[in-house]
Amino acid sequence: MTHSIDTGDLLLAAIQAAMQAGNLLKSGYGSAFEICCKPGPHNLVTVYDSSAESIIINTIKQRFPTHAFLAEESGSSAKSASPYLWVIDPLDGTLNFANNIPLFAISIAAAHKKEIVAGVIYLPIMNELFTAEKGKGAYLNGKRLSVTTVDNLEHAVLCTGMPSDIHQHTNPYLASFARIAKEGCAIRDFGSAALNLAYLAAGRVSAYWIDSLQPWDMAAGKLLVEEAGGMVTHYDGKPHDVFSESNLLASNGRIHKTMVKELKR
Ligand code: 2AM
Ligand code: CA
Repeated sequence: MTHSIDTGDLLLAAIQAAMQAGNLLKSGYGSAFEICCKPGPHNLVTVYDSSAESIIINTIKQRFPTHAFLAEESGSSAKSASPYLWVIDPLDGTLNFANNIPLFAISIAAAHKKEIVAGVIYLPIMNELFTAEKGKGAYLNGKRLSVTTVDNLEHAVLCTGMPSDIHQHTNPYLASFARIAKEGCAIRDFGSAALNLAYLAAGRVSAYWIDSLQPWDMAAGKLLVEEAGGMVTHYDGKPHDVFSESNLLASNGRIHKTMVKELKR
């Protein structure tokens, strides 16, 4: 029988790994480096994505050698019998990083039997460390977070992520964007899913929607939002599964129903 690990120990390992990878990203930010394209012109990767990922995985492995990993650059680790899985995005917002825009994040989540129990989102240039443990709240640099209390779109600041294939075909995203914009809210696109979810948890925006995300983009952010009192679902309002590629609607809860209505296709 495996004994369960205290979520505080998982969180500590995640913080340590995020700070170490953050030092690397700080050293690379603004320097000259090669930028490679994954499929799609705005889907970039740099040596910093893979190096930061190695630092994170090695740091966590030192503490928890038997755990499994799912990470953006290296994918899924070899089959492991462990009920613990680490879900990692070493550099979320690579396009920002490569264009000297300081809005990028390291996202690390620990799952036990597919339930996210600890999460860290670290914005190295902004010196902002967002942390959450299941059932114990969400924090920014040690200060407790809660979502906004805005209950209508007219007074809300929202954020979204534009699909990278927006130029290729008539996209339902544009129609829903127009419907939401017509409600009179302010809309931002900060270019990093993890950062957007952390900002929602911190009460800086009241909702976030995006057509398609991968587990590593959203695992830590979902826990942060929920622990700050917010809600994360699919566009149709159904419970969200972070382990499948899917659309995502996160909000402060109060404007969730309205957003579901606006996103109906
Ligand atoms: P990535 O840079 O690691 O791909 C951009 O809006 C944010 O959403 C980034 O965090 C980006 O992560 C993420 N994202 C993931 N899949 C996406 C997709 N298909 N189109 C646009 N953004 C996506
Ligand atoms: Ca990402």
